[in-house]
Amino acid sequence: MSNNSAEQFDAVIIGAGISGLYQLLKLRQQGMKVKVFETGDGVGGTWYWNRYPGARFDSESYSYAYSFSEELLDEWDWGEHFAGQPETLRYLNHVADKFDLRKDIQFNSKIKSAIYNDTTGRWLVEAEDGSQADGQFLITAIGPLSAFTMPNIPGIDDFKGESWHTARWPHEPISFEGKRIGVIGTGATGVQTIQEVAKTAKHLTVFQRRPNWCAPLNNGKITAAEQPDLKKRYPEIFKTCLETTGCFLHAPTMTSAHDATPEEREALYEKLYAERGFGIWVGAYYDTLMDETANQYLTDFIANKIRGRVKDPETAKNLIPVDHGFGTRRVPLETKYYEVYNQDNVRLVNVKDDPIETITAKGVKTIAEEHELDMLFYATGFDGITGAFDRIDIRGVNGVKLKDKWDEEVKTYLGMQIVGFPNMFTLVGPQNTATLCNIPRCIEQNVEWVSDTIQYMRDNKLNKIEPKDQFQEKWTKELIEMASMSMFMKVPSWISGQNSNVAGKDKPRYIVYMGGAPMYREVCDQEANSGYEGFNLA
Ligand code: NA7
Repeated sequence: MSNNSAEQFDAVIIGAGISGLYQLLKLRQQGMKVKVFETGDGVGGTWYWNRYPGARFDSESYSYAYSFSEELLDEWDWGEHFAGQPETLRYLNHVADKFDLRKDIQFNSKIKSAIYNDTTGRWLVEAEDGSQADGQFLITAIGPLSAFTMPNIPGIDDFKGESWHTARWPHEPISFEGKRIGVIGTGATGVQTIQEVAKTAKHLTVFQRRPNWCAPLNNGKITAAEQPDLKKRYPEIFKTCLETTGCFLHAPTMTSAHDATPEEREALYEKLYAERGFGIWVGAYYDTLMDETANQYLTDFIANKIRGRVKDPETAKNLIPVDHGFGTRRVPLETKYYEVYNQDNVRLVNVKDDPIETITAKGVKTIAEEHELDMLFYATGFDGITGAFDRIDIRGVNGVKLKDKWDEEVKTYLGMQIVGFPNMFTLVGPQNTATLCNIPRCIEQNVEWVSDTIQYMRDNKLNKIEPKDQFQEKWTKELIEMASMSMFMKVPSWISGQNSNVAGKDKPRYIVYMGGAPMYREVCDQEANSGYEGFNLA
């Protein structure tokens, strides 16, 4: 029953990225009528939008793939240990084709509002083009890093050359040959972009506000001979991922950095630095991200590596972070990134010392000089985790706006639901472990938990679910206590909920669950096994 003319669905999902696609498949398999709205003209979410040069996984391809279908695992051959964006987008299109997902997805449909009707207990979802859908359940699959942010620098529209944010990169190939290029931002995206653009640009100017600690990706092709063995190992690969804190293939070394001799520490760090992927970040001594001194050992090691790889000592100094230890912000993984700064066509501008005043018609004007450019790329990041929610007018019981609530303080239960927003589930949302995870591994958990919860409701003829206030309070309080001990909260980044380009987001916000995926999974399972004691079901 509804009092609008929109077509009725059991569930409306916003977003056709990795989480939205799997959620659609699961609910469809449960016999539900589902509609997905997607802003882009294709599936893939993050991998649809982030087409910038050099975009690729930092998780091993075979640990990142969906694990739910053996047939899918068997038939897909990853080409590289860390797949590039084109390969990943091909994979997600293959998934959409294989499971015939597109027929329930409405593309080119950016959602402007999702309004709960107190009388009918249903959600009315409306796109910018006026198309609507009415659903019993609303499931947001809108991505933690999808709301990109331009820098708060005056003059952006004045630039006469070509310019893009990396998350809105054009679909056609772009040549850098003969071009003077500028990149603002040196996070994971900036690093991948810079190392690629530097290969062919006539000149590249990197505008760096704060350096990040980067470490080698150590990527490589997966040979045809390796494929069968890799496929045989899938059960073991996914088992390892389930056991580690962030669902990566790398587990911490379970001894303290303090118990090792300097030689032993050096040997472990060297080994991890030479290994593929995030081992250097999450595979070092267990206290590396908890204890300042333990952290300093690894920080010093990485600083020495940078000094050894960058020829000019002044440039090396500028590339070494001084305001945070290794691993306390997201570690960009790189391929010859530091060597880029040994090239004659590359210049590093430290905009902490020489701030950008304005973007001009010709390029970027810092206090000291004007840098003339033909192209300017903004790798300036995202309004993380809550940003995509803020951009939709989401209203719950009594018309209360989610943005207003979260502007005061972000509170959720399990990072899955919010008091006052019945029947709305937030995949990879705030205070969920999935944002700090090898994301598809946590997405699968999120989607399966939501699907099981909905199935439980259907089996028990229940039609409304909403967290109990005291459970939401307890979850948020414990999450804050846990995060307060973490070194991540001491440094500004999207993980600590900060973005200097967004008003009101210049202070730490507790939007990430830091207890790790195994503990999170356990809490979610306990909740289900208890008959959802933290929720009001009606
Ligand atoms: P990040 O990691 O948020 O990086 C954004 C970068 O842009 C970072 O270096 C910022 O410097 C810089 N930035 C932002 N605003 C400005 C202004 N106004 N002036 C100069 N520099 C600025 O985003 P990414 O896209 O690289 O990575 C996001 C995630 O995607 C990443 O963690 C992976 O999980 C994948 P700052 O450090 O704030 O001084």
